[in-house]
Amino acid sequence: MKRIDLQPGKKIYFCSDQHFGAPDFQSSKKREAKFVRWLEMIKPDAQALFLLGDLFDFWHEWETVVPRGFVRVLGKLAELKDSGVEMYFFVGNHDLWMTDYFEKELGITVFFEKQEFEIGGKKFLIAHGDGLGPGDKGYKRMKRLFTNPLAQLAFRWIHPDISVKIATHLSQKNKLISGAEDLKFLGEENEFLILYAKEKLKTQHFDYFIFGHRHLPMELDLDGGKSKYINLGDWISYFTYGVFTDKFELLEFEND
Ligand SMILES: [Mn+2]
Repeated sequence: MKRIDLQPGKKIYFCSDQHFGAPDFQSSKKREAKFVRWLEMIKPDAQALFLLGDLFDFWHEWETVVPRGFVRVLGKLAELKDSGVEMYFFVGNHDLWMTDYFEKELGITVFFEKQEFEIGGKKFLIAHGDGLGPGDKGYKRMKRLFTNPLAQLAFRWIHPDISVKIATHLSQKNKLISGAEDLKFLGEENEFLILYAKEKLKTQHFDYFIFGHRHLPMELDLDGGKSKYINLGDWISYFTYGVFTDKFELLEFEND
């Protein structure tokens, strides 16, 4: 388990699901500017920043090339990292084709699986959230294809001007990927990430489960209040983020 000891006056920040590039570059620009303002705001007191995935609506790295766009957010992340903020990125289902660009270029640690952290003495289970818990069989099948080395190799060999267009189209049109069909709370018994957390608690204690993916900001007490399920929401409709000092808070940026 990775351990972060909180420095006095510092905070740990969490956010997820910016989907920059969607629905198109032009309209995504405003959201990107807002996110950059948020990064500026947290810079002075951020000890660590956890980016929980789907930062981009579609991202793919070739050996020598990355997609156009996103320069302001990438530049601001670089600035925070260079000023000493620890950064962790959990790939989401929209940007799971990362390789080592974030690590090499930005110095951001990239995780491809859920991780356990001990932060300020509390136990955290952190993940993007896709593919966890029961059900979602169609998506799980698709994820196996997306992460299949042969399929990935085939995709890399299509010219990017074509493959990125196809992928961008699918990313927005395919409900299995976009997950846009169920933005309502389905109830504690039907939310697969809540079910996953409850199942996990049967064998191991966590103070916090932090997920993205669901695009639905939520704080829910589990295990009679000894544990908490957090969903970070998104930066499309909610502009929510998490901040941890001695307790966890889910806040909305520029809420006015
Ligand atoms: Mn998402």
